[in-house]
Amino acid sequence: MNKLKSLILAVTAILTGSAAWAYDGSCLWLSGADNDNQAVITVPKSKSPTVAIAAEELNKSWHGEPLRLEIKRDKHLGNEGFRVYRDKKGLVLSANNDLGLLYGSYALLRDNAAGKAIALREETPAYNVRVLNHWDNLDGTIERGYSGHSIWNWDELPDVVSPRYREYARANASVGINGVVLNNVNASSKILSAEYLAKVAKIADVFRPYGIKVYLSANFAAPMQLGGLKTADPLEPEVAAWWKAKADEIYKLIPDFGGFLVKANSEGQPGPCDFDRTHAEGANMMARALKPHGGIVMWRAFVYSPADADRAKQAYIEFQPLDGKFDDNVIVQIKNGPIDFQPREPYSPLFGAMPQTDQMVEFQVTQEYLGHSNHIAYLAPMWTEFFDYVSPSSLKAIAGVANVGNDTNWTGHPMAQANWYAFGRLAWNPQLSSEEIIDEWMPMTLNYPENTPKEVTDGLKKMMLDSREAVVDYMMPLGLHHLFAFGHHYGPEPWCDIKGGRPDWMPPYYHRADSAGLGFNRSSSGSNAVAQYPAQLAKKLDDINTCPEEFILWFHHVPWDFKMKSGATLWQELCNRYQSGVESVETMQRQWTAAKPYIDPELWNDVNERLMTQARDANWWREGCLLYFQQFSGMPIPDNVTPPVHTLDQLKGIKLGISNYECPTPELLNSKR
Ligand code: GCW
Repeated sequence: MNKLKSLILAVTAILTGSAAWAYDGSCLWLSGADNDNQAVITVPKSKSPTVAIAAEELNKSWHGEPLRLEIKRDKHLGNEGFRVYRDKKGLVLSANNDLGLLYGSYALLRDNAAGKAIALREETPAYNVRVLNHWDNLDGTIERGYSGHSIWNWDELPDVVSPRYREYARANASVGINGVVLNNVNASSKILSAEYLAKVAKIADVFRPYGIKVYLSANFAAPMQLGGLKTADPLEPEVAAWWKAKADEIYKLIPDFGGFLVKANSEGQPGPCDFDRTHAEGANMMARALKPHGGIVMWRAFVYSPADADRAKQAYIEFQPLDGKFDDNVIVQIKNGPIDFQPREPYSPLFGAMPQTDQMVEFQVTQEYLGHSNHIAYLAPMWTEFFDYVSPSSLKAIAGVANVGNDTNWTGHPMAQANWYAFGRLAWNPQLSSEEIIDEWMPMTLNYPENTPKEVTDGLKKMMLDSREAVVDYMMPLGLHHLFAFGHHYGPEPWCDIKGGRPDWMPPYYHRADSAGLGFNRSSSGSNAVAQYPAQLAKKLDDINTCPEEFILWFHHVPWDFKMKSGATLWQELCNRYQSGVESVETMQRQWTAAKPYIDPELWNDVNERLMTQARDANWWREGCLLYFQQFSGMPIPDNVTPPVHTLDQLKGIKLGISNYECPTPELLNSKR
């Protein structure tokens, strides 16, 4: 809903005397003030604004028994942990400091809102750094942003500080996120200028009471672009001195500044390799500038210079030999999969392959490859699947590429709020299941009445839990990947071939369809990417008969008539999966329809319309991919699969004409069909 509409609704509510609250999605999972609340809250005497926020939140919405907040030394709890227990005088929330009390308050309110009994417990976060990465540009656009423009109003800062910054900080703190990288990894050096740092400092001031540190993406060539130096060579003393002076300047303004995130020598960004230096030499030079202030460098391993014929191997080839060479305040930030945030990827083999180096995972909360803001794709199942392979305890920190923009409801698709929520909850506790998280999020956000029939809420839950697998099935099942339209990555283009473009930006590079079969041979008879995994897993992946079927086309070029576990041939199985993806969306539509009487009409209609788009696009994917691959298999589409109504040429003719900074609108999509 747009801002004007919310305003009209609010005004109408006032004029007609009806309830002033109207759904607009802006509250996220957080409840507003609760007039019936009779809470008795005792808080420690403190001047801390953080304690004041905890008290304010509890006074607003705590429904439980009288509650006492206490600051008490407890070495188990660290800086951010909390304990909930009972003593003779009643229920107590205790922590080492004010921040622990804030996190504990949000946890208690969550129990309340989800209608759960208060669990007596001790909680500490799994990671000290739980950070969102904004890919926001200084001109207000967001790379891969699908919910409007950036929430940072750089033009009006530092004079005008939008109230939304506080709302945003509150939402993050409520799920345990404690760091925000404000700007795109494709970074403009301007963010490090004195003018912009003054603006950044204002945002940091708003975030501080919520326990959130500000970080910045730094352009490696900033000493040249901003400082006028002739080089950015990390071994040149004047370059190191420039970064040191810059760090000193930043910490004067922002004493708790978190540090830098760096995308170097990747997709045209500058980096140490431009000066024949290694990633470690570049990262360490910056880390040493931050070290005296306690800052860190998150150095991304998203690189794919063609050092090998297989892109999936390149990051490992470049980074693994640097193990042990990074300073202790550098963390290597690795995307969950070896290619790029696909609907399903095996984990990146770099994880665990650098035992002497701190590593962190980068998830993508924004749905670049999962239908933007038009499709429901609840991503907790993807992230917990990653943790099934990579032990959370092997990581030092966690990052998620934010899906937040200045739309009233923050995330474009109302259900995409669940991904922001789930990222925060998993960053705090990666042992949580997708189901536990959705059980918390759903009642708090969808606000259905308590007497909503269980089959309806079960249906909604299933809709969310199955949604990512549905996307995998209708976009690229069985380990297929990168079949996306060029640039914006919305619709299917397995045929895409741009003259002069990098081969590894073209789908045929990844699917390798030919008359013999389908899939990228990464086994020992092919690129041997399997050898980058630990021996036992490598063996399993290497054998076409033991490779998990969800990855079979990732690791093998599979003959069209290969017998799959179901007994079907590869071709039939492929057709079945595409069909089943489409049918899953139809099921999701039925589940949403059943919930209509219990959901706010504004919210219901919004999601319903987006589901219609999703259903249509799922079919677009199914038809496009099956008709295209059929040219190679030469086999008929089985009877159980709905026959395509378009021709391949018609589908090839669809060009959305959107940029990498927007979501195709339903109107645009309608006009192309
Ligand atoms: O996924 C790709 C995106 C780019 C992005 C890049 C990265 C910020 O298509 O838009 O750039 O990854 O992660 O650096």
